[in-house]
Amino acid sequence: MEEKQSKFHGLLFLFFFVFGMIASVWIVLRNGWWLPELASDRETIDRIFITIFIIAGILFVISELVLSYFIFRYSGQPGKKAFYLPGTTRKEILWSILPGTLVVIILEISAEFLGGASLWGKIHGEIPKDAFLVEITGEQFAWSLRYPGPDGKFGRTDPSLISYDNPLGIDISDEAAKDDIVFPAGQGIMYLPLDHPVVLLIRSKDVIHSPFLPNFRVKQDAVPGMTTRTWFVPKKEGEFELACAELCGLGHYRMKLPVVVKPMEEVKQWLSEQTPAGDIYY
Ligand SMILES: [Cu+2]
Repeated sequence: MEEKQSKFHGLLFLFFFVFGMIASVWIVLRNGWWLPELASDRETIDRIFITIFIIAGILFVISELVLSYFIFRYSGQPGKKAFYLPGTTRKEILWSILPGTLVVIILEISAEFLGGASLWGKIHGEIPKDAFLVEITGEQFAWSLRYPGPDGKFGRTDPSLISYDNPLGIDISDEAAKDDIVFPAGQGIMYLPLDHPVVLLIRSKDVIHSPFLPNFRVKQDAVPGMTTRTWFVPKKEGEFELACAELCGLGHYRMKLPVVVKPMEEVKQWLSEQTPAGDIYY
């Protein structure tokens, strides 16, 4: 009776593994759960993502099948008793080195052959001189935005100047600050120019946040006390969304920001219609 039950459980395991895999693939395909359409110059990210996804997917299917087969094949049988297998250092080393090597190989392939290293170098290297600048500041639980205005320079800020009326602590005595355009937390729209390098300068007022632009394959942490940076080129006109990718508290889900990509002239036109900091802060 017990052996029969054991066999039955083994069979159930096999069934649920196979059925579970087919069902998950079906649900994902049916709902179209996949990366949103690429809207920037970061096609390298997709290439690496898909390659790793395929390699990991194949390994996952193989290991699930082997595991479920073993559970079924070696389920309880009359006259057979489970025995204790002590660990051996040799085997431990072997099954640490094997997956370790595989990870290094995948890393090398991604970096050298799929463009990972050159994308990293590009993002962290020199910024194009005529880049379009946007400063984004996270706080619990919204984003503030700042554009440098016609002079292309951000004015000085000082945490001691932060107040309800001056949410970013703009020092208006600084010439470069007067034409800055500020959108207080939750009131801004991120306008970006099409086919033009965009630099995001990223700051935080409290905890770690992370501006995430899924359509542009851009994600960079906002770290309190420093300005982090990333840059990319928007390649598609339209409306997108920025979300916070770092669980930063109860209102984390609310940290969304509309993003609009338009040709440069329209972005400039829109910016010229906004009120500069010099007219608001004194
Ligand atoms: Cu956040």
